[in-house]
Amino acid sequence: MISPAGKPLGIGLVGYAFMGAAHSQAWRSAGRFFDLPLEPRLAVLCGRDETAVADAATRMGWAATETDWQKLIARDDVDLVDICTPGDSHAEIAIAALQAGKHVFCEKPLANTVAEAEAMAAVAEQASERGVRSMVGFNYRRVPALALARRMIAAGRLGTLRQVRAVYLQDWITDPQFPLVWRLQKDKAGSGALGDIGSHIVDLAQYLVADQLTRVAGFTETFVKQRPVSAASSGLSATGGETLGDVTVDDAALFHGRFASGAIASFEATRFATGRKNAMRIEVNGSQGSLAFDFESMNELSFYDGTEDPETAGFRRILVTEPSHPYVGAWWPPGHLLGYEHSFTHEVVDLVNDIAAGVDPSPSFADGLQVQRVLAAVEASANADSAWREV
Ligand code: SOE
Repeated sequence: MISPAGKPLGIGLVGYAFMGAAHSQAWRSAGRFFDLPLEPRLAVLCGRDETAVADAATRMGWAATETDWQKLIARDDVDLVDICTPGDSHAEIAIAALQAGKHVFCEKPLANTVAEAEAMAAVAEQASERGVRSMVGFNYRRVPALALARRMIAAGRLGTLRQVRAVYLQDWITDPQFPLVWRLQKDKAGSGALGDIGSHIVDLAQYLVADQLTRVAGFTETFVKQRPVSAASSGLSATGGETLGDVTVDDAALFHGRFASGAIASFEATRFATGRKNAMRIEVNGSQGSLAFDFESMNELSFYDGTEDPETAGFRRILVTEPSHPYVGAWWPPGHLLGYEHSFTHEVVDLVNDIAAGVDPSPSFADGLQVQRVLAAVEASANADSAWREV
């Protein structure tokens, strides 16, 4: 429901692949389930291929298209620029949009390098003083079970926090014949499993325990070092009739870290966990209890309450579908489950509310920069001796 007083908020989305589709769905449905103070309008979809972007706009409900993101930023019907492009263009688009007075929602990881993320965070801070808001898209924060986990931890249900254990397992490139897509090229993606999915579990761990990692150590591995490319270009070698290009990012990253509080954490991000499609799991252990989450059962949270009588204590399943649970009241009756796409809807709901309220949304670009610093410290450790690096 849009509040009757709701002024329109024109959205301009850059990119229309996987994340573009997820964000389109979110902008389309947010005001239909949540009471919003502003009315998101799917104004302009932007992509370089004129025909493809026109098709996508029709399919996903956008009113107009552009093939140049600079033109999208300049349009009067665009109040917010949503960036769903590969990481190599995040900084340029976000900075230009913020400087033009447009709010920005940028997919994760915030940037490909710490330097880019620093520039983005600095411009975002200046923009905020002019009432221009920005947010980075770590969508898993808005899975109701994980938002509930944060609430329970903040309420002290786990006691003193001691350990976080997080893994993000995928297997979409285990076949060596899988092509050299942009996610496998450092100049486009910044890093591999580390930045793409490792960034999610770093952000989530810090969000859940409301603390920051101060030091990390780890190593990375690239199992398949060359992959087929569709067209020959410089720097590529031809073997047995097949043109191969270098994989310039990690396939897997294993690291551990220490929080400011002294609590410790372990992380594994891999695209080589054969059979694991999108298995993101996180567990937090405290002096009085534990919480565990598995994205494959994303409507559930496992809770061990160590204050219970040991005779009957044990992990119990909380079905996170009660109207009192975060975000759930706007959807279906108890027991009717939510999915991946709802996390994106919840992101834009919070973003729109914060824009209307004149407050900075979270995670901010500064939060995105801090995650980038953690990733860079892991890379520095992995590229040398795997020893501790300060964040
Ligand atoms: C690909 O690994 C990917 O789409 C990530 O980029 C997303 O952030 C994650 O949610 C699912 O996997």
